[in-house]
Amino acid sequence: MRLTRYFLPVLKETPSEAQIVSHRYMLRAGMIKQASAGIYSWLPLGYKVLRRIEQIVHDEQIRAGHIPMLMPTLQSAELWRESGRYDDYGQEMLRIKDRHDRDMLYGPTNEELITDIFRSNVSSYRDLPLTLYHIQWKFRDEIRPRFGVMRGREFLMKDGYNFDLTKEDALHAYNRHLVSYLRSYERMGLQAIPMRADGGPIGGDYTHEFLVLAETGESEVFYDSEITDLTFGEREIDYDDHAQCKAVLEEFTSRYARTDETHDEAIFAEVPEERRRVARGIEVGQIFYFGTKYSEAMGANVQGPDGQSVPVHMGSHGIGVSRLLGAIIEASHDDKGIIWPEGVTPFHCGIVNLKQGDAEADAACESLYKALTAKGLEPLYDDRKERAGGKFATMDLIGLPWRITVGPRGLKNGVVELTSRRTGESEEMSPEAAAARVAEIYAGV
Ligand code: 5CA
Repeated sequence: MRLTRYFLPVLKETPSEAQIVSHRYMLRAGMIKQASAGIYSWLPLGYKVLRRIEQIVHDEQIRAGHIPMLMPTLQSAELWRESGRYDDYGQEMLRIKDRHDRDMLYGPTNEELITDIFRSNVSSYRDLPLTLYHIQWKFRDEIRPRFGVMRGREFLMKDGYNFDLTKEDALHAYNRHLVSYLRSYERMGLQAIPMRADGGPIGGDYTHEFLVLAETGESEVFYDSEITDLTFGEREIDYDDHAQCKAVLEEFTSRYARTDETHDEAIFAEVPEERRRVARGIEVGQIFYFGTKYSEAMGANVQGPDGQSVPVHMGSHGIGVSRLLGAIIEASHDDKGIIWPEGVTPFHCGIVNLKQGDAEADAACESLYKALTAKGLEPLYDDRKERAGGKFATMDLIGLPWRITVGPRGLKNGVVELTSRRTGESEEMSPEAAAARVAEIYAGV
């Protein structure tokens, strides 16, 4: 993409309404614009990152054997009356009447709708196990929407639902989700720690939240510092192997790690004092096992192997897709702007032309642009007639992990400069070598 043909409305001023760094940088980098309280338009740069995060979530869910689909944002109140949550959900639910005076709502989550789809189509244990998911906009009329996309009213969520014959199978689905979430967050360059949590309006007493440690996080968390040494890494996993998935769950949840809702001082006191941590975290996902709560209320039964009709065991599993942009920026930035991890960056690298209009520099940038594109990469070429300082400031703000700087002086010696956004280190090399290096970096992502 050439910057002169793109839409990147970067702000010079720091917006006064933004209290935390991710919100400030998302506004300044022209990624989002508030439409009304807690509701945002996703401008091209923000939309690109959102799509990359979504793609990682899709990849990892499909790898785990979960099936993508799409349910609507607007739901009928009927189903929610069946489960009893129409009254329970309270003011967070946005209620709407259609022209026939029928009660509708903008879905805050989808347990009812998916259970209805299940009961209408599945009646035998032979069709189980089954896990369906979608990535769809949700609406929760939060009393205090704040911090930009972090606590929105309209937000994008991946929500998945498992249907199993037995509790044991449903717990395997739970473990599968835990593993797939660990992989997803790591691909986004994040460490998200599973912590024992509270079921809230979704229900169930077996649930973990995934938290990214950050001072600006809304949740208070208590944990054993040893847990921060764990990474899932490159290991192979067979998602059909119950024991293997359970071992990962045990590895990642055996140390003390809880949110304030489930925190227990007495148990926490057993953690050696030097490892006890009290901190804040951003909740980027949550998994639930809630057994037959919805299947019993809504009559989602299957015929078991012995011919008896039994309610299915269920769980639901969410990832805060739009919130993740905020969480990643909170975890990865400096005083100049965002530093995108390679896994989610909107463009693979930037090209800065130090002297736009100089025939040689322009030609070198064009050929570099073509070389990168031919390697399947997407560069952002700053081809504006601006001074170098302004171009660098824009690149630093929008946070592309790699920048190639092209100027007449370097070209005289046949070199351009490749700079890492994270370390600030630069290296001179030929344009061909720079393109090859960037391709090599992304081959492993
Ligand atoms: N049905 C379950 C799981 S599918 C559910 O709704 N879970 S949840 O309430 O925990 O939401 C899942 C994730 O969505 C949360 O972990 C959080 O990352 C994100 N989320 C929740 N509320 C908001 C909000 N107001 N703004 C942005 N993201 C949110």
